[in-house]
Amino acid sequence: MSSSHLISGISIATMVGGQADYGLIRDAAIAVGDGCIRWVGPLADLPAEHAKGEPIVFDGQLVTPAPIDCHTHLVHGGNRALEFEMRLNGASYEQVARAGGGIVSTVTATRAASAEELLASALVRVDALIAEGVATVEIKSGYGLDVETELKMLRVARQIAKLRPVEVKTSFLGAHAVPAGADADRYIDDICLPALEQAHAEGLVDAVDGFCENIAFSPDQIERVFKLANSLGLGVKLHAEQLSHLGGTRLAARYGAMSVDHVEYANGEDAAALAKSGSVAVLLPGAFYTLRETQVPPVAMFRKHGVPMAVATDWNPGSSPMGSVLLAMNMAATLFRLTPEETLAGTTRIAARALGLSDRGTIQPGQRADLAVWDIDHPAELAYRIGVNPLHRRIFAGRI
Ligand code: DI6
Ligand code: FE
Repeated sequence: MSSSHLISGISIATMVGGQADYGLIRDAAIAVGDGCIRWVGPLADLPAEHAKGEPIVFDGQLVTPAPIDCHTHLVHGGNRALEFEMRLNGASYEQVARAGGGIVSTVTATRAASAEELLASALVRVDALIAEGVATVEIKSGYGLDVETELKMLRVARQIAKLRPVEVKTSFLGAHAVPAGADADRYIDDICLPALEQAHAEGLVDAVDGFCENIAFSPDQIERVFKLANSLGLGVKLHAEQLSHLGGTRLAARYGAMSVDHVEYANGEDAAALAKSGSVAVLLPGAFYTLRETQVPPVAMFRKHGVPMAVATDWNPGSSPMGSVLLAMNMAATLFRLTPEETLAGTTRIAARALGLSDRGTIQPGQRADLAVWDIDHPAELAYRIGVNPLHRRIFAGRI
């Protein structure tokens, strides 16, 4: 099989920053060689030197950068469908908790699952994302809350990239929840920090995350985790301002976070801090929807300050059992009023930035040839439909 291709019969949404109207090119061509994009433009302008690849002719489809899901918890044991059902049958939060529900039940199920079982269930989820064209996915730990299980989750996440044509970026999320009956400070010092050191020593960690919330960890506790991340040379990100305003966003900005995620309760000062630190605000409409939140993230404020906005699934068994990037885009448009162009940038160029990746997320020479070919005419169609997947073909690292 040739490693160089000339793709034509397409329109392209390049999603290059600063280009108007999605960077849309009609009657376009993309030259691909050795897994990278070599040339992009109108077919009529194709230079002879790029015309030699094996021709791949489509039938008028639209090509975008392959989607990137930059915030997921897709390695986990069990599910919480029965808890969902109990709630809808009128059970109170306490009744659900007494029946062993909530995040604790996922921790119990994740500890009990073998690595093979965790891998098998995670592959089903990854396959659902790949079916929508996703080429890069971020996966967090955080349902172990003990050293052994946090490492088990991260090893499984690494395994996925060996078994499927997808790139995986891992985030250590030991500071996700306080284990039942434990003291939060002691948990951070005695379990979370040693787990991070061990996971890093095994090469399992690409970034460090935390959950800064009244029901999880305070800014001071998170800062202890960030300090260790810093000393290990790892970038940080944070679940912040999801349910209340605790100041996690400003803490994360001080540490030059790659991203700050959820941010429904962020204010103007937070937006200014994010703009200054260059951190991405990752919007997670699946959790907003599932929790029936009413506080919408301050999108207009983010725009005003020039804070880049990404969109992700937050796929987890509790607050966002959502296996669709396309649905996340639709919800970000309908619930948060992002424009369709912002939703597409948020799952391509800006999602790449949230993961610290500069080699993907746009269609231009030098980028990885991770492409999604869609049976649509205009890129606004991706965010517009609800529960419709128009993927025609996915191209991963130039493999056609
Ligand atoms: N924010 C959330 O919404 C979830 N975790 C987080 O950091 C909740 C996860 C769960 O309920 O399992
Ligand atoms: Fe999350």
